[in-house]
Amino acid sequence: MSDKQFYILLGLGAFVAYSIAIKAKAAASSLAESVDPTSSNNIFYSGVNAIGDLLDDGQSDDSFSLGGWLYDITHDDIDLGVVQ
Ligand SMILES: [Ca+2]
Repeated sequence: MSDKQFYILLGLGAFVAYSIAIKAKAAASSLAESVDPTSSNNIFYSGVNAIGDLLDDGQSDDSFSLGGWLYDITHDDIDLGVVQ
């Protein structure tokens, strides 16, 4: 192998390693977001939304969100039998 070939391979290897590092970082960031309880993209939140969406009217039409539901139950004047 000539010096030139060696440096080409070295550069190629560095580029591949760099690409893998970028992809790994993006995947880790996406995974972190999917389990972040404060993110609306987390697995739990989107899972609850998908289930609530189907349960509220039987259709998958994004009609339900956990945030909206929490707002409703905490802001509606629902009579819970509690004297206020
Ligand atoms: Ca729905």
